[in-house]
Amino acid sequence: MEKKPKKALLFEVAWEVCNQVGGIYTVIRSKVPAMVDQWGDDYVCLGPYFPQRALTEYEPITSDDGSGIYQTVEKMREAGFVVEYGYWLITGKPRVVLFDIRSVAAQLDRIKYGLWERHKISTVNIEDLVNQTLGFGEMVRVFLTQFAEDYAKKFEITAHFHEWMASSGLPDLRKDDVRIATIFTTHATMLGRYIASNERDFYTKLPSFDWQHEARYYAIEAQATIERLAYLSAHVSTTVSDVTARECEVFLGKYPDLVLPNGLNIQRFAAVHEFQNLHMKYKENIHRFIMGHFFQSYSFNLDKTLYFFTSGRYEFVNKGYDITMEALARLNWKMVQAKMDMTVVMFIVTRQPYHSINPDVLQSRAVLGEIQDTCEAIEKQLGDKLFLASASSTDHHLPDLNQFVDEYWRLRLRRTIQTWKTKRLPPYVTHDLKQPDSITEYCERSGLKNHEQDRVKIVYHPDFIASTNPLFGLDYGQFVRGCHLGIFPSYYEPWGYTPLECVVRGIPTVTSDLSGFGDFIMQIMRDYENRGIYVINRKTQNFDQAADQLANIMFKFVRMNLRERIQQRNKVENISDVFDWGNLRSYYDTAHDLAAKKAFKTTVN
Ligand code: G6P
Ligand code: 1S3
Repeated sequence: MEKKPKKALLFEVAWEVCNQVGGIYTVIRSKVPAMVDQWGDDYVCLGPYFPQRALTEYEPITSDDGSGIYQTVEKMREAGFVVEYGYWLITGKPRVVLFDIRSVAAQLDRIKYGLWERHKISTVNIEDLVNQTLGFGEMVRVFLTQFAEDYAKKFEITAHFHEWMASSGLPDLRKDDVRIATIFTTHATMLGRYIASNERDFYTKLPSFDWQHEARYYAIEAQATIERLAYLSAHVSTTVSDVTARECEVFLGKYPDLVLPNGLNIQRFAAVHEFQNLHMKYKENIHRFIMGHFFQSYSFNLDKTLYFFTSGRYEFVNKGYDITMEALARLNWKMVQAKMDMTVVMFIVTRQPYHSINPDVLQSRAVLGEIQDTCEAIEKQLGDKLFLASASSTDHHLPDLNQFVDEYWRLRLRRTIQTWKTKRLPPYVTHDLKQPDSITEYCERSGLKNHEQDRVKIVYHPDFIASTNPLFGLDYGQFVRGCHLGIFPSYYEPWGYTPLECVVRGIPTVTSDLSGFGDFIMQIMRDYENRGIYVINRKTQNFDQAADQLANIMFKFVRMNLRERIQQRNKVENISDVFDWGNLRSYYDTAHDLAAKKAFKTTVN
């Protein structure tokens, strides 16, 4: 009798499942709908359990759903582990198993001893976060071992691990021959991230780095070794871009088997003008902020103002903030020289320690609100009186409108405006920083301090943007839509979601050929610049040349007319579909097929 083919079941394991820290959360969360489309109920995510975070993202399954996962979770509970099983409340609503690492805290020494004994992973003097990941890795290992023991006959099981933080149990799974196909994806190498931000000429020196020496030097031996072992143990080793693939070869011991580019869950509007309308709508919110922030000191024409922005983790060199600041200073000079009447406002959005929002910034914004309220009261009074006068008028002349506004309102408006206006320059930081940083130092040094004659103004917002933020009243996605150009000329960026987040909202963007995203675009498209994706050459140009290229791109952008800007937004938004997980999931499918072939030596359809 012919044997029935086994069903395939996929576990996706990450520290950021139900636990947002950075980019990996975006990868998994945005990919879930496409995965559930393909795998249905046979797709399950594994992550750590943090009660506060789970509160909004997790719903437990309380009775046996006959899936086998429930049974395995029960067995772990009987053995004393605290494990949650339920749904991850995001689009696609996948099933999720969450491990409470506190339940293995007492076993940490045994886990560490095992890692040393079996794999020579030294975990002496590691920080608490690494301890937590060891607990998580161990619980994942126990779960998968148990599940495979009970269900490997029924299912062809695949487990896809993201990053070292989820993967300390992976070497053991292979050593113990657990019947599971495994994939490991690194989203950045630990050593790459550390060295790139600390040493000039990272890419030139890359081939000659000795991983062990560097890991010891940066005191990250445990993390780097777990990462390397997990990468080498998996049936299929992958990363997110060709840029990071080169690092893998040096730091992790071999070139990856596959590169899996990152996508998003793209939902495009049926009508093209819809995203253009949104740009207009959210730009109004930004205008309001600009009026509150700048017009107290001096004003400029908002119809001739463009909003540029950069955002991301505070890594001054890695994220290319250094080259961005330099290019802005050059752009300012070019615009002043050309006597342009355009204004560029550059928003720098990142997170740095601060005491509070600058009280002057808040106060100015509040007074602007009062001016608006007063104007609305005058408008109402004027409207009512004009209506009455018009209805009772015997001639056809428009009456003198001034006489309709009470002395009280006229004086109140005058007083408010008078007390509001100041000779102070508009602050270039919106918050009181705990200490100056490289961005403020650059502004001081270069003189980019929002002088009236400057054509480039700086708004450094040292906190991420959320809808609760009193300054913009927008969430990050809305803020992006309201801007004109996103600027991300990174030096170290395995992939980089920020430019992609612009593309899908129809906002032109700058990236670099050292970022995974920029490198990918250059491979799949020829006329990317014409379509609103500008790629700075940081591979072969030095800092000065790259800053010049960026300044020239911005200068060209500033000289575009309205029609050209609208067209470019249409063109860039048109690229979105390329990055839909519905298309990019195929890279993951290939990885899963390959792992299953290697692990089970059968052909998977
Ligand atoms: C969108 C709107 C247009 C508006 C334009 C402003 O395209 O649909 O009505 O004129 O935005 O574009 P701008 O590049 O000047 O912000
Ligand atoms: C990493 O997050 P990061 O910002 O620390 O993973 C992201 C998802 O793959 C990637 O986009 C980013 O470049 C990496 O650096």
